[in-house]
Amino acid sequence: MVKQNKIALITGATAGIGEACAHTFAQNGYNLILTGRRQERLNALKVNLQEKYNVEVCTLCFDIRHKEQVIENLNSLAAEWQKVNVLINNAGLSQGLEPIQDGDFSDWDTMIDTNLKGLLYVSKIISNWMILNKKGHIVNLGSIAAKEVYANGNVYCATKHAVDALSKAMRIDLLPHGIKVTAIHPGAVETEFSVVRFHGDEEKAAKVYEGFEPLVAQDIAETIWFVVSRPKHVNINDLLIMPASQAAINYHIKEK
Ligand code: NDP
Ligand code: 8X3
Repeated sequence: MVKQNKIALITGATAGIGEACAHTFAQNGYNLILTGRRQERLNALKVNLQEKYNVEVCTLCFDIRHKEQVIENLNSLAAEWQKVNVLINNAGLSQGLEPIQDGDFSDWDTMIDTNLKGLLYVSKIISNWMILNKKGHIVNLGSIAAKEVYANGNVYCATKHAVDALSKAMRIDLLPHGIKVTAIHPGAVETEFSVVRFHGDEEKAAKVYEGFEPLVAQDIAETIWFVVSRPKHVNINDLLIMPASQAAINYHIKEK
């Protein structure tokens, strides 16, 4: 039985920004539905959050790229868990950093299927639940890569530009149903993002953040909490948040 707390569903809660959001929302009394592919991490996070914040946590382990898994897992939730107030479409990744002519088909499929199609599958199901409840707030993780492009970032940037477009479109379609839609666009955040991009090469990943101070996942979690906790009549449509040392996607001030 779910306590009377509000419910947030966070995709990709096993690391980085999603995990930080889980802590921030639990701290603020939300019950949580957390998703990801790594079961052990979901289990550990559930125990930790329940003990620390006395909230209820439900975990769903599935691959967001697979439509059938998304449908089956979300529909397995009991009716009281389907009253989702906040959906954070966070699961996402980049794979590879190559000029277009050298791009890897499998990397491209992974990014398009995760960042775009996965977000769509989850959004369709949850927005229908929100429509029944006549309220809700959907937060989509875009990126500075949704606004600008950079050398070799081609397909990742394209998926995030698409998330930007979808966020605008969802805002229009869901407005009559009282559902808010916000897109959050971070610059460089040090998470597992670059390790994933470089297929596990931690040394190469660390170099991305060398010489400047990147954002941390908690910066984004606090920003999302701010957005979601505005009064009923306010919506923040679109928010770009950058490290103070990063003025544009490819322009960082390196520390001397
Ligand atoms: P992390 O790699 O630290 O976390 C990504 C999360 O997404 C993990 O929990 C992972 O879980 C989940 N995920 C990835 N693929 C799948 C899948 N196929 N099915 C289900 N879950 C999946 O990265 P970040 O926290 O940095 O990234 C979160 C979001 O923020 C992404 O959308 C990213 O594009 C965006 N972003 C990140 C920035 C950065 O600089 N870090 C900047 C701007 C935007 P698991 O592996 O367990 O499935
Ligand atoms: C992640 C930020 O600059 O690596 O979305 O594309 S960047």
